[in-house]
Amino acid sequence: MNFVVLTIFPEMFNPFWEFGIIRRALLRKKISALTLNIRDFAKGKHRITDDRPYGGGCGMVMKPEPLAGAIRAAKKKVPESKTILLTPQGRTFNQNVARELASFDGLILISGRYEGVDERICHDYIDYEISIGDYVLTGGELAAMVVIDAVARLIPGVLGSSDSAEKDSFSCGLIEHAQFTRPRTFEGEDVPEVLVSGNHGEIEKWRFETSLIRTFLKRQDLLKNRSLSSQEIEILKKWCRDIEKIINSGGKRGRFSKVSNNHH
Ligand code: 4FV
Repeated sequence: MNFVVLTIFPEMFNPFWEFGIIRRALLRKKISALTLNIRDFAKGKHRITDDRPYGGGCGMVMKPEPLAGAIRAAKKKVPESKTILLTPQGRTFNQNVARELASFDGLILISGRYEGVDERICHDYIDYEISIGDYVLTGGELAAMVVIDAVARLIPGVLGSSDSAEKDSFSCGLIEHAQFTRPRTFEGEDVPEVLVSGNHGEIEKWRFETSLIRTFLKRQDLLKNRSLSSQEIEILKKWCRDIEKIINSGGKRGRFSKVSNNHH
């Protein structure tokens, strides 16, 4: 996967390439990365990349010519690539979109500044408009980093063998189960017994159930537009029965007896 970032602040990406899994993936040539300064494609002595909006109004707009020049140059370097404009008007980024983008050979990420880019660039040069969330940033650079980070870790060989993207949160539309590591007891709280039992069948079952309950408690929106597996339906029905029992017994015994109480 080849990443090309178009920005007027290429230095912002220097630290991004130099740490963690992204750095390792670059060193292992699992991904390649390049930044192009949009200003290098601006004409005139002052190489301006922005101008006042037609029709008046506050702020400045990024001029189309430098952007078009930079996109053409990037396309020369990574012909088989998709162009992505990071903008609040875009499709909301999530793990499904990350998986889709990871299927391409290359991504050219355009980081806007000011009030945004001249709309004519969107018409003729942009394959995807992507938003990382319903809020307004001062520039698209951070959004480009978010997209690169989430897509890069889905590229085969980027994540070590031990940590696979398959088991990620959202990989099956649920949020991940709780994670624990040493010490076995921390400030009086023990790690759930099942996790030190060595019984991998029980551990997988526990992880699946806690992943489902966490999604139920924290992100019910994820459950709403999701087709439930028979196993999930069975577990949810068991909880309903548990809850019924508690209601019927006037709540004396306390919640979720079977499922240990530190899965929140
Ligand atoms: C943004 C977002 C975002 C808008 C104007 C940059 C700013 C400025 N990009 N997801 N939310 N971009 O706020 O991707 O050009």
